[in-house]
Amino acid sequence: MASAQQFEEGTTLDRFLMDTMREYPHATGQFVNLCQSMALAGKMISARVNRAGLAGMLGAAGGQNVHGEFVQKLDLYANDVFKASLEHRGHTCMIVSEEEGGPVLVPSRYESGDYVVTLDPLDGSSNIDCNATIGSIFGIFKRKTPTGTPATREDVVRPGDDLVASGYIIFGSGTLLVLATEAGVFGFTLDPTVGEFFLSHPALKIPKGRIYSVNEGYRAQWQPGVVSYIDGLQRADKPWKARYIGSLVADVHRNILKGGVFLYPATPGSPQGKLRLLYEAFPLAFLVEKAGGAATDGRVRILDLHPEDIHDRTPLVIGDADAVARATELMSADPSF
Ligand code: P6P
Repeated sequence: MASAQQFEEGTTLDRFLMDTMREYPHATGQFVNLCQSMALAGKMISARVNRAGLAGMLGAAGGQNVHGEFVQKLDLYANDVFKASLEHRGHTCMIVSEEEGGPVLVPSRYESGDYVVTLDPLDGSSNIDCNATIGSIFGIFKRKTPTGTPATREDVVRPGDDLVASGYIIFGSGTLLVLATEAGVFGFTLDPTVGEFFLSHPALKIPKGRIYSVNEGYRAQWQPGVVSYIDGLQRADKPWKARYIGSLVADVHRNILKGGVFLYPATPGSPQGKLRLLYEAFPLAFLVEKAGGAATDGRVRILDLHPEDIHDRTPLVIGDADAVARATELMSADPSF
């Protein structure tokens, strides 16, 4: 893939993708097309998020998703937008979404493509009403089963190391699409005045940092390793800063730019943690590793995990490699976990 320094200011996402594709003589254009679908969905969701208060889109939709979680209206909208943006352009064969009970095959009226997309259409949606930053998370697998046949579980219930790309779209003070491929991590900022994403963060690399991000309200339920890790940060000669937005994409994005660590550990009430493996932890772990960081479940590397089910949960420790290594060392020493 093209090196980031080849791209000057004003490079659009489309130009970045087309220039990069030229380095892959066997590329069919499906991947580029898929990324453009993601960008379209991002633009549509951004416009709606920014007007949610006016468009009657705040609050819950009244329903619950397959996990019994109250679904915010924008969750449903985002899920529909991603499906509509992905299913008719011949690059995707199946979608797994937090908002769908099972995998969604591309309708037979459309050409089925080579890619499987895993999605959290709008993570952090409980923050929507208080105008906090939220985001969409996606992972991209190349299908294993033959093109033209119906995709199966085999194409998506697989280790995170099988990912070929991942990313997130963060809806905050601006809208930023961050894309990770084998070549690195690149950020594109939406200019809403022209409706284009422009390269704004070439070759993102996570620095060593001193920020920890965890919900300390659960401290009484933490395993001993987490307690000793956080105590160590607070008692350090130069104590670490605590930052917790309560929106996974926002907390992880901040740590990618500034370094540090985000933790969502298991608790006795949630022995597998809260976050989803296939469409939250895998995509973010792939991206953070491509940015030079690390991600574990407190014991093993996230991308080495094998899901049993598309909605599996996992504890998550993600951030700069040194911080993740230290947290994992203490957490994995716990006999009780
Ligand atoms: P808690 C938002 O609901 C979310 O799924 C993630 O975005 C976020 O990191 C986490 O849950 C926050 O959970 O238990 O700290 O409120």
